[in-house]
Amino acid sequence: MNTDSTGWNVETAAEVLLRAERTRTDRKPVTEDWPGLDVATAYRVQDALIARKVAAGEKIVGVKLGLTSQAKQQRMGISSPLTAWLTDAMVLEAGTPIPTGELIHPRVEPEIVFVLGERLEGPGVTAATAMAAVGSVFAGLEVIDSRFTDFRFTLPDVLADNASSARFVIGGVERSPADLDLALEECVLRVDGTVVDSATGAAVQGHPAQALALAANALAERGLALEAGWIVLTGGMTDAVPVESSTQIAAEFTHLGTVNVTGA
Ligand code: OOG
Ligand code: MG
Repeated sequence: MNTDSTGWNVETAAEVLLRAERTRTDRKPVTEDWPGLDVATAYRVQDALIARKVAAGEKIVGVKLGLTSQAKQQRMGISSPLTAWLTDAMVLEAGTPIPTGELIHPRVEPEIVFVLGERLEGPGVTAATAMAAVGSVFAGLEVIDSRFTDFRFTLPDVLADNASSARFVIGGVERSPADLDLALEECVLRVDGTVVDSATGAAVQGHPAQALALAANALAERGLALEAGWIVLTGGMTDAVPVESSTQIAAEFTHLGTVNVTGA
């Protein structure tokens, strides 16, 4: 294990971030302690962190994309899309309240979700070949919960932190990809009944299939592929909204139904 003069390495960073998650304690960006943390090393931290979760019994159920829309990129001040891991422990069944007491400072964002019918392996995946691997499309809400104070981080920090992942909910309406124009699929986001934002699928890299292709090609650079049956969250369409106990959030999609969550 390479440890530089700061004393940090991939395993210590993974351990520190997992402890922050477990103890619900936010911290300063890892790059302030470990300026040498670059993007490639940060993905290794992410992998090490997930390996620890898998060793503790969690199962990988898919991947998420992050920072695929301008709304998200501008809010977080980072313009590169990224990938991170989803595990079964992050699944929030529809109707289950968001356990805000188990989280640091959760925010919720609406996403278009794919479930893969076939394995998808880059490089060279296009939006069209990506879409051909999609089995079904759902609406979703992702609950993000950065382990960094005030969601303030650089790209290597957020990568190491598994892209702020915490929970996600998948809507009850399943659609075939052929039945929808996902660039035009709209989501209206309500907080406590008031519309706070809206966006179409075009906000996500022009089309969510473009985001899926991006994930397949990016994973291929690390020798990885997307497996059949995996869930893919294609990235927040709008800015995320904070959730506190009793906050009611509804994402109303044109054809993918409405996803409701309430803070507990
Ligand atoms: C990073 C995670 C971004 C998305 O959908 O863009 C993300 C963050 O905003 O904390 O999940
Ligand atoms: Mg997200």
